[in-house]
Amino acid sequence: MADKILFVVNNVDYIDPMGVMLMSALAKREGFATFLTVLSQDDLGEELKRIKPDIVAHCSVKTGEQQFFLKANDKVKDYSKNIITIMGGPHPTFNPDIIEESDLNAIGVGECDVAWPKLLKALQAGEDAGNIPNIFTRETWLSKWKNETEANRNRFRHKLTHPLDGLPFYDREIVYSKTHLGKFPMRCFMSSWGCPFECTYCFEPKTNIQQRGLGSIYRRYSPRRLCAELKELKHRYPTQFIKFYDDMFILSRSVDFWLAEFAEIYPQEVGLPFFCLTRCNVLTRENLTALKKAGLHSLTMSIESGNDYIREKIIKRHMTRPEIEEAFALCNEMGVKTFANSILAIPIKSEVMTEQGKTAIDYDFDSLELNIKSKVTFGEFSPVYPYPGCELSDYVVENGWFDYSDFGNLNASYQNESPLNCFTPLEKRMQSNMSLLGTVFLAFPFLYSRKFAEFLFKLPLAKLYFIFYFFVKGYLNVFKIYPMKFSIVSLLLNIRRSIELEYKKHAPGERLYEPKRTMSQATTPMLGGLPQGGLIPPPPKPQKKDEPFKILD
Ligand code: B12
Ligand code: SF4
Repeated sequence: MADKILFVVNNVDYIDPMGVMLMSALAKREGFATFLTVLSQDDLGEELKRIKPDIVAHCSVKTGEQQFFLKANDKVKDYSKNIITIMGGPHPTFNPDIIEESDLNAIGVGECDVAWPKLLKALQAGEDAGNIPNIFTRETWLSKWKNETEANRNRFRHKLTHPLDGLPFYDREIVYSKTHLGKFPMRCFMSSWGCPFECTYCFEPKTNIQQRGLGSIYRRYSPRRLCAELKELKHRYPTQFIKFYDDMFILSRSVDFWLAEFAEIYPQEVGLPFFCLTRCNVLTRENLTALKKAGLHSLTMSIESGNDYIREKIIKRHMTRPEIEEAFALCNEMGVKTFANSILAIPIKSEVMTEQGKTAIDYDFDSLELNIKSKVTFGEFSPVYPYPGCELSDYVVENGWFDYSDFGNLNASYQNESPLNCFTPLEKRMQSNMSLLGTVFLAFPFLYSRKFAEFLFKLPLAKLYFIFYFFVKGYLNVFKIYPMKFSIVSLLLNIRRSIELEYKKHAPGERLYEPKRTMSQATTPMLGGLPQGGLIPPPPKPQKKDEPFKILD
């Protein structure tokens, strides 16, 4: 009888890992005991011995970190072949053939909040799990789904019609009891799932294609249900600030029914300052006033590029420069602090650059200068990372600036040196330095002039710039964007943790978390290249009659 699940996540920084919190709550509702291992802090081998799980669930696996989970899976299978291992999250969703790269028993694709409890029930009853939509077992993948068209595979999913209100409250204890987040007073939640826009560097457009015909692209909790969960959370754990991590917290330029109700209920039931995300061309005086009334403290509206050609044609943000400037002006007028991301090092064809009379680095300066002009409170600047499956990746590959076979070697953090081959070493250095000093110039705009910035960006002083960046970022985060009070001890501990994390994200040559598998092990045939290490699925193991689980191959 299966009753113990060990969840595996790669790392826990300052954002609640909501996937594992939800999956654990769903599993507990089915009567399972749940445990957590964080690969970057725990010894998986010791945890396996101590917990003796029946099921290991690799959670919310993102592209760039899949190698760590595959290694962890090997370790689990070395410990015991009888443990059922399952992986879910964006990476297996967009690259389901990952099941062939290791000894995984199954993967979950897309939103699995309906499939996961069904899978657990099937495992508990010793029934066949091969017919549960959103789940590919090793057996069904190899015998059927592998050879099906992507469209047919996408049809093998649950409808997206069930209300999110029916989901259990996140099991936060599983994370808070064993990580620093228990004492960290910012708590995350997603009030909605989905986004209808088509930005070419993002996975949402691909998600929308995969989920076509299954239900609404955008679904959300009712304000009452949402506030009930946050109220309980506030009573159980020290909480000063709520971070809504929805891709799009507001979608309508007017005050729709949801926002009106939220603005009414949230201050009464929760009453904490919050942060959320939206887009410049969605923000209006009307909806910002309602958000302010509810308790909005800070807002993310990413600029991504200050160059009209890149923004419209290459990354398809579909918003104008005046819309961007007006949205930030509105926030500044109404006292809402702002955060914006900008993507540097987006390559442009040489004939277009000649026609526009620009060099590669000019486009990045356009972005920095639009941020400064818009008086963004806190801006981050990072080189574009071509993630497999996004339209922008096809563009860089088609133009020969990146090779599909290099995908497996991308750093798990995009805040690092550009991985593209179309920039000179000096341009790469300037981009990396801009990713550090851009934040500093934005905080102290009177220091900025194009000539001075260009001079600084050319110098090999990344380590020094990192120090400036780190302290400015820390100051802006703690005092402007997420204002929270810390004891001296916890402040010092958080500073130490952030230095480690930020340095790994930015320093060239550094790796977030740990070294990756070598390219010969990272086989990614779905990405267009041929399998490099020979993709041989693990040999089938005969299933013994008395073995309880049917999804073993
Ligand atoms: C919060 C968030 C983060 C947090 C992560 C917190 C955490 N540890 O989970 C932070 C800010 C750290 C982050 C970082 C990054 N993120 Co992010 N992030 C998100 C965001 C906005 C929400 C994720 C979330 O919690 N969703 C809610 C939970 C409930 O959903 P979920 O985890 O996906 O789980 C569901 C399914 O995936 C599935 N499932 C998940 N686990 C399991 C396990 C099993 C066994 C089963 C059966 C099913 C299953 O069922 C769940 C319920 O439906 C998403 C956008 C989005 N809309 O999802 C992007 C997103 C996940 N991030 C993305 C990216 C690219 C990144 C970065 C790689 C960016 C970068 N290059 O640095 C980094 C990765 C850093 C790293 N290596 O960890 C992409 C991932 C695309 C991909 N192919 O992997 C997304 C989809 C954004 C996008 N639209 O492009 N991110
Ligand atoms: S608006 Fe944000 S979440 Fe939506 S497609 Fe664009 S980048 Fe992705």
